[in-house]
Amino acid sequence: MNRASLMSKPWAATALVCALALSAVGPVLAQAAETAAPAKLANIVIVATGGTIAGTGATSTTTVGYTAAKVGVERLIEAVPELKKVANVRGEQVFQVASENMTDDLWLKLGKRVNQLLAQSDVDGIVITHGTDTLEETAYFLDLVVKSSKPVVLVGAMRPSTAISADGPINLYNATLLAASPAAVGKGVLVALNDQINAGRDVTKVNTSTLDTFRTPDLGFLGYLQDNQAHFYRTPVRKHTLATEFDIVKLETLPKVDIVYGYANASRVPVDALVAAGAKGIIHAGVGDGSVHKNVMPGLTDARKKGVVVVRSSRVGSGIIARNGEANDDELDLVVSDSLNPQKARILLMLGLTKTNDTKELQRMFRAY
Ligand code: DAS
Repeated sequence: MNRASLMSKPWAATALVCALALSAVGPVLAQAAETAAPAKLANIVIVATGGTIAGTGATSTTTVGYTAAKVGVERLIEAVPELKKVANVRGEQVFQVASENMTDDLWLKLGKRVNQLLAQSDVDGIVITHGTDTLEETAYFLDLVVKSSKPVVLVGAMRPSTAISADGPINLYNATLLAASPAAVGKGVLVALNDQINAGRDVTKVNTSTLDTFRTPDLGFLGYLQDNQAHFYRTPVRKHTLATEFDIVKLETLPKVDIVYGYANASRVPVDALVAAGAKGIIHAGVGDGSVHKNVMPGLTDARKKGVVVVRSSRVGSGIIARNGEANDDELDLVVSDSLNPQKARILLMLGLTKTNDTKELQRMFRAY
């Protein structure tokens, strides 16, 4: 069809005019796109606390038996120059510990500092480098006390920084990418290792030494870190961060809550010892659906009579503890941990006890968080 016949048909004339216009402005738009200011990078603070990600081994093949918590935050950042492509990063060393040595005091220090940083308008998100041993606990503690919707991402490593194929650098890059992602806003505290995004409430360490050790039993992780992007497929539904009722601003200590492990032929001795040592709460890591050995139950009921709050959890690692299932919780005035494992139930009970001793109120909290 030549131009004359094109012009004789209105629709064709319009199409022709548009094509001519585009051919004229196309190069101008392309030039504008190239010279347009690059998208503003998010300001991410990398808060370092220690762990294997900051560990060093005697040789490049030392992947167990190394020393954790040796390398400072500035060196961690220097080791990953690619961080500058995804965020404006700066580092802060809050403390330097192997995370098996984590304490309530360190949690309060970290939580208060994180909230201070998130309140600053020049901070868009936070990455926390941490040992893997108690990473799941710190993640849940922060999930309950952070007062911001800005992303907070915990990251660790299963191999020390000196090892061949150390996983720390790529984990740190991915965690920073995630913390800088608008999709991570409002998702609660997240955990990023091994290219996977997990929720702070549900994630747990399931293997002593492999790279894929962080899992969320039954429920699965929230998404992937792949191709320099965060890909979310699910979002947490339990209350977290801005929706929580807990506030640590004025707290200098946390109530003493301990865990008693259940097993065949167990006795009440550990329960009695913890009560004598001043425990305000006891988490029982029962067998199966939170079942308590007949030798142990009298210890728990005596503890309850002395005002100690008792929570039935399970050593099993997944599933819901049924209230009034394996014990008459109503009659014995016990609390059940819902789907929280013992180490996470301990954190919620500690924070709950800063608000109330009422077991009905505490049970509400275990249904909500
Ligand atoms: N000791 C371990 C810790 O600091 C090392 C690690 O896995 O990060 O948690």
